[in-house]
Amino acid sequence: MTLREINFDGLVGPSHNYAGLSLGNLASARNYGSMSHPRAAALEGLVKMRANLDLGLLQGLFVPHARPNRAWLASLSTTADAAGPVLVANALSASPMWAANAATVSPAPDAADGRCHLSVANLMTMPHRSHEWPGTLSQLQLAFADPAHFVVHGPVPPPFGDEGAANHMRLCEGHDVPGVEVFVYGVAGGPFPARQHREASNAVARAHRLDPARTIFAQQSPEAIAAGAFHNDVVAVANERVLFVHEQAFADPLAVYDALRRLLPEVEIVEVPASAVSLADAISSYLFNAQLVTLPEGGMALIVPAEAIETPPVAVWLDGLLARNGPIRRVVPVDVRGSMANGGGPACLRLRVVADPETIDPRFLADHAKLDSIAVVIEREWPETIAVEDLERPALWDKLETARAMLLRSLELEVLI
Ligand code: SUG
Repeated sequence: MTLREINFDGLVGPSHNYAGLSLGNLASARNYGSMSHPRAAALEGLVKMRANLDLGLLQGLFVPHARPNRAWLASLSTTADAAGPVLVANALSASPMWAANAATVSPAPDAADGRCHLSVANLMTMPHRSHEWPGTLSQLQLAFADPAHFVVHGPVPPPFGDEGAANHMRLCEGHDVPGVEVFVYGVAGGPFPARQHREASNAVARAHRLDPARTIFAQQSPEAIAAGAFHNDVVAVANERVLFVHEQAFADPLAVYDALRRLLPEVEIVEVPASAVSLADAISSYLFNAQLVTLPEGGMALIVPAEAIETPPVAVWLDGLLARNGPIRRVVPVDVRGSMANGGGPACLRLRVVADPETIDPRFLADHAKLDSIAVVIEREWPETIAVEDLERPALWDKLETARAMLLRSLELEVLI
């Protein structure tokens, strides 16, 4: 059995819009009321997946959820016609595209039972994200249905907020050997919510049967949350033995680095000092919301949003990084501007799973031919634009439901309709 890393990207749903729903996410607030371009944003996502396939990486996908979420509105004893603009906007968000928040994943080598564990995130802090988990859970249960290899867990119960892999990192010598898992939580008290609660991280680590001696719980720095890093993956990313991190990511960075060096002596910590890239530039450019991947030919690539190389201090720092000839050998910019305008960079759009691809439902795995057929549906069915005022129009709801049904049919995933 060959364990490989597979990046599952959330397809950008037809309801993608800018309703400014995420307090503490500066891009979402800044773009509130802008016209969105769901079709173009979804096609950008496909181009990113194709670029990853071309790098020789394995690619998976998750499909958009039913929008408006009529079941959620019914649970609030209302309907899309009667709910009013605020609830309707919350019921229409395309936020499941940010698959890094779908679940926390612990690969089989880390778990006492030798199976890969996935815990769906409850996303309870933000109303528009709090109703994602049932739709995500159905997909995880289908994609990772083989009980010999996977355990899919339900959400941690409220009031403990869990935002999934965006607050979790794994460091290891190689994907197929036991690693060190790092859970990053926030503490309430700042201007913005701390979405990941320590109690939730503890519960996930227990459910995944991790070795407590190889598990680190690290507090995110309150300055990072206050500056707009609503998830840890906005200020840090890890891959195999490399941690790429901003100096101000953790409340006590030296304690985190010491623990990592003790548990994984070969760890390489690439820390970006605030004097080179300020927290503000790191967050507006999304430098750290990069996919740090191991290339089949060896060495690592950092897949960054185009905004990173357009931010002068970040571009200078990245040039220096490549010149140093360290573990990161390539910087690959991708254009995901539609998602970025809602605070979702390349790393937000993907969930990493380490597994044997043969053990996964092939309907959730992507190749160029499948992306071609998805592109046809998107070109034909996804709205070209959505204004915030459109969100209350029944004609839009019908169009969104048809578009999703067409996609699910083309992927033979009607069971999710
Ligand atoms: O939860 N944006 C998402 C972005 C998630 C990014 N994910 C990671 N960092 N892993 C969020 O804030 C914007 C929705 C709106 O305003 O309509 C939104 O939900």
